[in-house]
Order: sequence, then C-alpha cells, then structure tokens
Amino acid sequence: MDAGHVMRRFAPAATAWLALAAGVAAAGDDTTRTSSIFAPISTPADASYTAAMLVLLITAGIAIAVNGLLAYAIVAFREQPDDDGSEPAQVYGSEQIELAWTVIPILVVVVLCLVTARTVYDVQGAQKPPGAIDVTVVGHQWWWEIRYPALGIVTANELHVPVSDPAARSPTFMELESADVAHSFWLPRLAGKTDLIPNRRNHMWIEPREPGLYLGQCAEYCGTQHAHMLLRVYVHPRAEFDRWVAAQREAAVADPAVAAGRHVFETTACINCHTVRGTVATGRFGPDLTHMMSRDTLVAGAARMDPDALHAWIADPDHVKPGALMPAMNLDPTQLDQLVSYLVTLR
Ligand code: HEC
Ligand SMILES: [Cu+2]
Repeated sequence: MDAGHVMRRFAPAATAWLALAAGVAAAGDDTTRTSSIFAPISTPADASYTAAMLVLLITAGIAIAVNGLLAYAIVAFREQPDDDGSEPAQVYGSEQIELAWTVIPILVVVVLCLVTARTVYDVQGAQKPPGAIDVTVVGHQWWWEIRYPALGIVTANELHVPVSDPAARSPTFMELESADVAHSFWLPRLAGKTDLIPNRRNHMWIEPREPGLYLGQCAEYCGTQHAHMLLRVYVHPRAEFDRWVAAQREAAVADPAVAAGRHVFETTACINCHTVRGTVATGRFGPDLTHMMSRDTLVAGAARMDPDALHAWIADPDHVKPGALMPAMNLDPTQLDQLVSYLVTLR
C-alpha cells in the first residue's frame, strides 16, 4: 500500500471522527445530532474542559519535546560515510541527567494531580444556591423519569431548566437514581457523566448560560435499547421556563369528545404502568403521560411525538423499539384509534 492509497482509505474515517469531535451534525435531524465536549456552555462542563485542555497542553508539549529529540537524534547521528567503525564514548550514569528526568516528571504529575483535585473539589463541593432547581432523575430500561419534587411535576426524557443568570443564579441540582440496572447520565455540553446506580443516590448539577436544546444520552450499556435512551435538555429564558412549569402543573385535559378513548385507556392495563394525573391511572413503571404531547420525542428519542408514531408504538412497541418493556396490548383497530385520539389531547 503506497502512502496515497493509505490516505484515501483513512481520510473519510478521519474526517468523520473530526466531525463527531466537533459536534457537527451527523445527520440533519436533531434526534441524531451529536453533542460536543469541546463546546461547554455550563459551569461544571467548563471546569472539566479547562482541566482537560491543560492536561492536553502539557502532554502535547511532552510529546513534541520527546519526539522532536528522537527525530533529531535519528537524523543528526545517522551513519556517516566517513565513519571509522570505532565505538562512541560510553556514558555510564550522569547524576544531573538522572535527577532531571526524575524530578521533571514528578513535578508534571504533581501539577496534574493538583489541577484535577481542584476541579473535582470545585464541581463536587459546589454549594446549592437558594435559586437552584431540584430535579430527581431515575434511569429505567430504556427511558428517563424526571421529577421536580418541589414543583410537583413529573415528566420523561426531556429535561427543562432555566438559563442561569450570574446575578441571580438558578443552576439545576439533580439526584440520580436507577429503577433497574446501572445507567449513566451524560450531557456533553453541560457536565461530565454521572452513573445512576440501583439503591444509591448520586448527585450532579448543571448551570447553563445559553438557552437552547442540548442533547445527551445514556452512557453506560444498560441492555438492548441502550442506544435509544436519549436525553434532551431544553434550556429556557426564565419567563419561558416559568410558563413551562405552569403548564406542566395543570391537571390533565379532560375532553368529553374523546371519552371513548379515555374509557379504553382506563379499562386496560395501561393504567398499571402509566400515570395520568387526576385519573385512575397511577402506574409508575412507564413514563407519566399527563402532558405527554408537550414532549417533542416519543420513547426516549426513538421516534417523533406525533399521532402516527403513537399509533405504531401502541400497536406494536417491539416494532418501534425492539425489546422495549411495554407489551403489545392487542387492541382492536377501533379501540386503538379511539385510544390515540384520547392520548393526543394530553398536552
Ligand atoms: C407493563 C407496563 C406497561 C403497560 C401495560 C403499558 N405500557 Fe406504555 N410504556 C411502558 C414503558 C416501560 C414505556 C417506556 C418504553 C421505552 O421508552 O423504552 C412505555 C411508553 C409508553 C408511551 C411513550 C411515552 C413517552 O413519553 O415516550 C406511551 C404513549 C405509552 N407507553 C402508552 C401506553 C398505552 C396507551 C398503554 C395501554 C394500551 C400502555 N402504554 C401500556 C410500559 C407499559
Ligand atoms: Cu441506560
């Protein structure tokens, strides 16, 4: 293989990697867009970014120095035409050189340790300011339960938080739990990863300073649909966030026009696994459906939230998300249509 051939083979892969690293959209649709650790917009993510950049800078310096010296030695001391074949001077031990190559690495390691310890202290030791939003996130196979205990809100897969103003800070402090296996909560632009472990309560916080939609995902293999356990974080200006909170706190819509569908829902096993506040449905095994249509995505990012996708999901969950822990209920077509008409009113 000549060099050109090698380049042609590896260039596309290298470009794809660079694009991924830079967080460039892998596809137009934002449900598949990657999110970059190189573009932090939130306090804990800034701290890890700064520490990582310092480590990268120091280690790059070492790599350049070592490889530069190596290249220099190879070129400068290559075999000469007038070489007489005699042995060069043999150097046995030099206190200065040995001291230098012992002390310098120790200093480098100490600096890196201190920087890391400081970053960990800043992130994990952060005090919760009075304006903080409390959220509990519970990892499930394969979706995220999101609760705002102080606000009385329960939702799924899409976390809404206010943008934090330095003058009146409002970071979001999260308690992370798991209902089944280990998961990992990862929002590359907002904070580092934190595991969700059964029978344990972990903590993390984010403090975004720019409104927008930020994507994340489960970062710990947790079963077949691990790759469809996506996270979306909507960072709102304060007034918009308050409007979202007010809407989520409302009772579920009770539209008499879809009473037939509601009857199907309330007389089927759906209610054992799902909650619709103010009805007989109080199950907690699956996502809360009280305001499900206010979400942009269905089943943790596997589909868009729209009536067709909803229809397809309820008719055969396994077809949309193979292995998903919701059974097909074998409803007849009329019941299914009525049920979907009811669900789409749950805004
Ligand atoms: C055995 C428990 C169980 C039953 C019964 C059940 N579901 Fe589910 N449902 C789930 C689970 C678990 C999920 C999450 C699946 C995932 O994302 O991997 C889910 C997801 C959903 C979602 C998507 C919610 C969202 O925000 O993405 C809808 C809608 C839904 N179920 C409706 C229904 C309806 C309607 C019925 C009755 C016909 C029903 N479910 C019966 C467990 C159940
Ligand atoms: Cu997971």
